[in-house]
Parts: sequence; structure tokens; C-alpha cells
Amino acid sequence: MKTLSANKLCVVIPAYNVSDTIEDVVQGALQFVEKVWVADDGSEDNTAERALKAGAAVLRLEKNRGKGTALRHLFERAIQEGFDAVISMDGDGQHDPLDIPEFIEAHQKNPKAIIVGSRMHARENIPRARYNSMHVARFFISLAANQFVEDTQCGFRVYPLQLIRRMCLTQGRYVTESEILIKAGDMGGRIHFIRIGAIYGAIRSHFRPILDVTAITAYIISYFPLKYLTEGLCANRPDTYYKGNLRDRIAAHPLRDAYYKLMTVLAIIPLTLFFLAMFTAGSVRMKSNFASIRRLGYGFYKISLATHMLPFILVIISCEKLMGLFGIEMRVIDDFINKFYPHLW
Ligand SMILES: Nc1nc2c(ncn2[C@@H]2O[C@H](COP(=O)(O)OP(=O)(O)O)[C@@H](O)[C@H]2O)c(=O)[nH]1
Ligand SMILES: [Mg+2]
Repeated sequence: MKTLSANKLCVVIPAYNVSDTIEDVVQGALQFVEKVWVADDGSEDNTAERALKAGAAVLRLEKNRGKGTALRHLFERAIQEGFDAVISMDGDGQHDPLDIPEFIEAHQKNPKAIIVGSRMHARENIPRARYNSMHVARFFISLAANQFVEDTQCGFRVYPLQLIRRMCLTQGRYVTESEILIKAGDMGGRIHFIRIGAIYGAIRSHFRPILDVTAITAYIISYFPLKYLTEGLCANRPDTYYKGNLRDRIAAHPLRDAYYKLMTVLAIIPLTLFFLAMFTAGSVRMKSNFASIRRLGYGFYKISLATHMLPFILVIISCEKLMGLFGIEMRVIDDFINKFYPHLW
């Protein structure tokens, strides 16, 4: 079983307070790979001890800094140990280790690509609010990554470490995984997906719906101005990311990063109009600018519309919640999102 991959692969698991499930996940993964690394940053239960008992190597981080930081430490360790790629999994039982061989197979076929597990086909198993936020995130992350990414929020993935080394990771918590997809795609990397089961049920999550969705949205929005400025000014340049670019330099200071995000979120509607004007004027003067958008063949209009609809999402969700207090169930948001955040690729 363990000779499935010619490349050197290990499994990495960010784990926080998952003592009930970590043993099964580690033992399951060890059926298919030689080495499993678990990063535990300050769990209050005995996650680390149980992971060790199950046969994992454990990276203990003193202070709780979130899933993204744990992942970044795991990447570093895997690079130090000479692995070519890592398979990341959640430690709470949401990912079935029996899917690992399929990830390894997909990785062998495309060793340079990121392979992401996708649960979007199993809509009925995903909480409705979570599915809707995944749908909207998918629209914008696919735009930034210059390709369709079916499920942008699943943590069951294969990361080629060569690709990871070519990017500077600046975000934490649940934003890191979106940051990786955007940067990988926007520097010309490929992102493939394989379908996996969506396991939700009674599993407890540390994901804070409002705060973490806001953090992910703010980063995605803040990525676009510099990308589109580059694309608008440089002909035939759809892939704009390189390590240490201006966006990375802004993110090097957390306060500056937060301020920049706030500014771009506030300016996103006028900025979209500015880029729309540039796109339209550019089509007269320079047909090869905004290469990633032109390739889509939809003009800038659907993107501009989708951006303008973002505030309405908040309004509709608030109305739905309010009506819910009076016992009236509304489901307007699902159709709204389907209409304005279409699959353009
Ligand atoms: N090391 C570490 N792992 C975390 C942290 N937060 C979440 N995780 C792990 O990341 C995985 C996914 O987190 P979870 O809260 O279940 O998010 P969800 O599945 O997206 O709702 C699980 O294995 C968690 O234990 C954290 O602060 N530190
Ligand atoms: Mg989970």
C-alpha cells in the first residue's frame, strides 16, 4: 500500500482540540504514507498525546495561532525533511483517509498541480449558509486564480512543495488556504479537484461564520486592485503573482495589511467601475490587456455586476434572518447567488 507514490509524500494535519478523532485519522493516513505530521498549537485537550500514540510526529506550537499558521509550519517542516509534496487533512474526522490513494494518484498524474478535494457536488450534506459562502468565494477565487476552482474551502489537498516555496504566505487562520489557491493560480500553477464526500453532521468547527468569512472576503477583495492594475497596464499578462510582489510587501506588516484591506473593501465598487472603464477603453487601444478577463469572453460586465451585488447579499441575509425570527422561512439568497455568481469558466 505504502509504495503508491514515487514522489516523497507525507500527510500533514493541523489539529486543535480534536482528541476524539485524531487517532483514527492518523492511523488511517499511516496506511498509505510513511509519515504523518500533526501540528498542535495549544490544544486544551490531549490532541498531541493521542496523535503521538497513533504514530504521528507532532509539532507542538506554544500559542494558538490558527489553522493557517499551523499549516505554514507543517510546510516548513516537510520541506526541511526533503518531501516533494504534502497531503493536508483535517483532524476532526471530516476527511476520510480512505480517499488518500485517489489524491496520490491524481498527484502522480499532475505532480506540479495542487489537488483539492471537492464537496460541491454534495450540496445537500453541507449547511446552507456555508454552501452559499463557498459558492461566492469560488466565483472570486476562480477569477483571481485564472481558472475554475470547484471547491475553494476544502482542506483535503495535495500541495507540491516546489509551488509552495515560490510563494510568500502572509495570511493566517482560515484565509491561508484561499491565499494559496489565488497565488498558485495567479502565477500560472494548475489546480485540479477530485470529488470527495462532505462529512458535516455533529462535527464541531472552530470556523467563526461571520469573522472568518469576513477575513476571507477581505483578503480576496484586497488581492484584485493590484492584479487588475497589472493586467490593465501590461499586455498579455494573466498571471500576475510573484513572490514578494507589492501585495506581499503590504502584507508584511499586519496593521498595514488590515488598513489596506479596509481601504480596498470600501473602495471596491468605485474601483470595479474604474477597471470596467479601463477595460472598455483598453479594448480600443490595446486588445491584449486584462488577459485573464478577455480569455473568459464575458467582458468585464458580469464581474462588475457580481461585485456590485456583494452589499445586497448582506441585506438579503439580514432580511432572511429577521423574517426567521417571526417564523417565516425565506430562501431568496440561494437563487440570488446562483444568478449573480455564475460559472464563467
Ligand atoms: N493547529 C491548529 N489547527 C486548527 C486550528 N483551527 C482549526 N484547526 C484544525 O483545522 C481543521 C479544520 O478546522 P475546523 O475548525 O474543523 O474548520 P472547518 O472544517 O472548515 O469547519 C481541523 O483539523 C482543526 O483541528 C488552530 O487554531 N490550530
Ligand atoms: Mg471541520
